[in-house]
Amino acid sequence: MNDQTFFWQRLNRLSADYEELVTRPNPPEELGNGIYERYTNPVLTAEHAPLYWRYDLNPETNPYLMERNGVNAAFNPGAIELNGKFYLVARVEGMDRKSFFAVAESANGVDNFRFWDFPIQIPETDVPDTNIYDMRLVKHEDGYIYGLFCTERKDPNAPFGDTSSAYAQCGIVRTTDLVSWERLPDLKTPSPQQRNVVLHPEFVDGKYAFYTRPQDGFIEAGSGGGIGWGLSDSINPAVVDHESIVDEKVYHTIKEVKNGQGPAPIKTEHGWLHIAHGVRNTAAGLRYVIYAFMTDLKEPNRVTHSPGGYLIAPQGIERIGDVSNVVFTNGLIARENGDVFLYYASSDTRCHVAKTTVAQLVDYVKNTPEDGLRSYASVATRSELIKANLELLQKSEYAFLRKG
Ligand code: M1P
Repeated sequence: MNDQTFFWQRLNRLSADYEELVTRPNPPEELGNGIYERYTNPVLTAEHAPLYWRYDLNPETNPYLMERNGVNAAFNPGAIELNGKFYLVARVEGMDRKSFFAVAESANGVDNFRFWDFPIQIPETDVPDTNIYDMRLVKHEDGYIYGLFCTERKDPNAPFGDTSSAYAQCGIVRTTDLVSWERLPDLKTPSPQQRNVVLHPEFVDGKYAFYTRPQDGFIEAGSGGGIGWGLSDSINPAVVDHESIVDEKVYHTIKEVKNGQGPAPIKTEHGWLHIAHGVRNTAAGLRYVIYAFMTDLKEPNRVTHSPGGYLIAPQGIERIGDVSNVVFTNGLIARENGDVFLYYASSDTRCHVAKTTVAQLVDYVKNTPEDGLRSYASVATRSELIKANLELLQKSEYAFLRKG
């Protein structure tokens, strides 16, 4: 077998495997928890990156068909529906650790996602970004689709020899078609660093409204307090002079160490429905889960309902990856018919979808007990439920559930 035969055979195999991956059906899990349905397979992975992103496909220059430009992960996608199609703007991370954004498209939102030919070339500001990630896509009432993302640069105040201290801020781009992207100046806020910033889809008091996440350092939210809120007269440039806290981090809860707004909230007749992430510490490191809450329709920065605990926690394969024990969301699609496709990533490695409806999420946030903040209160809440259920079990229609 000469080298070229090897090359073509290998390309054939790689191509067949790729096609199988990107066309495989993705059935929902059976039963679920009544709040949402997970799906069997991740919707997007590193292996979904087209072969022509990863390999030089010329047998003259790459006779061994080496994967020299591999992709390490595809995660934390922003999401949007346009003309009936589902689009993810994923955080794709190359083997060189640089993240970039790329659009993947699907007709049904749960499988057959394919990346567009080229990743997005996000224009830089005068201060080039070292790394960009976690885009929140928002159709704003001003007519643009905005993409807010984290721009990370080396900390200019890092002492000599410190090659890891970083500095995070909110970058802003806008588009109308996901093809052409205009870069605007980075958001300015009073906080030393920012991550997980999200644009509210409507004007509030005639101003652009931002969910922020003030933080003292690159990793630590520190005195930042929680999910913040601020208004700006303009988007170009966007300047928030004052931040207040909407949803604070709280001792011994799922958001004890830090939290952050997920995608932009969904407008419902009951209030703004928010999906967020909460972080606690463990002996095995940080644990990221997804939770929900609701704010007032007229005052989107005032929490009205706050179910205790998490909505989604990492399970099975989701628990393992580059940063294990993490689920994180920054993209959802709420359709006209009330369906909600919640895209989340696991362990900074791959993307999944959980499907639900606005009605289910509203029921969940309004009727799930709040966190009582003490074991005693948790037992009291659970005991009330048990007592009511045991009474129900006496009824004839529950006879099949009785023991013995
Ligand atoms: O590694 C877990 C997540 O960590 C960061 O989120 P946060 O700012 O809340 O700690 C982000 O870098 C996110 O991309 C990542 O998934």
